[in-house]
Amino acid sequence: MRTQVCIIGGGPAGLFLSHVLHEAGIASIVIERQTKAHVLGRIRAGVLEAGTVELLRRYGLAERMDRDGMPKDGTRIFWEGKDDFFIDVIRWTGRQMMVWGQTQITEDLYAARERDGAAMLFEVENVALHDVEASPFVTFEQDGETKRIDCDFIAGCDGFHGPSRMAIPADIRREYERVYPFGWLGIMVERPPMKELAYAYHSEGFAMASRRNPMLSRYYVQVPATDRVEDWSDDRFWEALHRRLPEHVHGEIETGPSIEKSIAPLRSFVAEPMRWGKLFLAGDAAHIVPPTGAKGLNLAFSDVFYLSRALITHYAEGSDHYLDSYSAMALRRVWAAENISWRMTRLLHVFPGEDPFDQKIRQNDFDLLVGSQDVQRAFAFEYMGLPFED
Ligand code: RFL
Ligand code: PHB
Repeated sequence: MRTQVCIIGGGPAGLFLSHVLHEAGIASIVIERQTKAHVLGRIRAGVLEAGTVELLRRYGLAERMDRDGMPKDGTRIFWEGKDDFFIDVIRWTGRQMMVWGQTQITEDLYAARERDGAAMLFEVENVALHDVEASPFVTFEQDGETKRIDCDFIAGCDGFHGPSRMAIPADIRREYERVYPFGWLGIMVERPPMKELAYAYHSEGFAMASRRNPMLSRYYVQVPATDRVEDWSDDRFWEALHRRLPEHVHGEIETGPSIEKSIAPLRSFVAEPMRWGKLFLAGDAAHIVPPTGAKGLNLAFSDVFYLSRALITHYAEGSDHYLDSYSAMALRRVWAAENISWRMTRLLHVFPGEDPFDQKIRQNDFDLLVGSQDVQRAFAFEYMGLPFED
């Protein structure tokens, strides 16, 4: 097989890239390790930056989001022993975020790709990248046969555990990492959500309330990294959530049986550069953020914005300017997201072994936010994500 861009990974980054390239008349093949049902079964992100919302609209992927998604003006922050606080993101940035699930976006991306007759291969195994500096090709196994795709470029959109990043030689690749000693236990429940999305700091640990639609709530609590899902009955989860959220909002929490329950470990990670020869990394393949800042999916979309523009400019104008600046441009946004995600994680979670000094600094960070419009404006600017560069 031969194509212009071989895309490894059929998650949001890979699907969106193949969609945007198709609109520009550029051929791609997506290869995905899992089945489509498996990809769609993963429950993940929920909050979209205004820039991501605009991209979905620009590429004809926003019909369902605009009908069923929930525009979000800001975020409530509950703090043990303090008054509730609302960070008014729309006031400080003039831009509106959206609560809309990654699962639904991925469904819409698959629908668009199938409508346009996309080449997508599922359940591929032993994917390997070859000759990425000169004449790239990808080999893999499917249905017991070894297959090969020759291409002009490889897009590594295969998430944190995929093989693409490792195709960048070890002496070139630099990796930066923080692993946190806790994770998020998340549950999905078919009950009306709380009034607004809320983050909570409590001396027992972080908690948060989110949603997917008017009848579907998503809640999280911080748990030790060593906990397993089996350790957490629904009852234990609801009790922890109630303890960590202030009593006056308990009436807003509608409990019920969980329809999904999982633990996500928290990690900050960046691999540089994001380009090596004809290989370009996008999304979780190159970077991971803890979910606290709601940035991971948004970064996947912004990487694809930069990468698709670079590839389109290459094919349409013969200019490699954007290909050559891809890694540096994408990384500026990535590091800004790493920064706010790390600071929000530090602000809102209890770290094992922290001492009273750490706790005082945390309290002071929150007091500064509540007490200063300048700090709120800065926070809102970062939470919204940097604008895309020309
Ligand atoms: P994905 O979604 O991991 O997709 C990569 C795809 O590559 C496939 N793959 C392979 N394919 C072929 N060969 C191989 N060898 C392969 N190895 C892997 C995988 O099967 C998969 O289909 O990466 P992508 O596309 O870069 O998208 C990134 C996002 O999924 C991720 O950043 C977000 O979900 C992060 N995230 C959030 N992001 C936000 O912007 N806002 C949020 O509110 C938000 N909340 C979250 C989150 C992530 C969470 N978890 C579970 C990690 C909340 C949670 C709890
Ligand atoms: C979610 O709805 O899953 C969600 C929302 C905000 C976050 C993380 C996850 O920061």
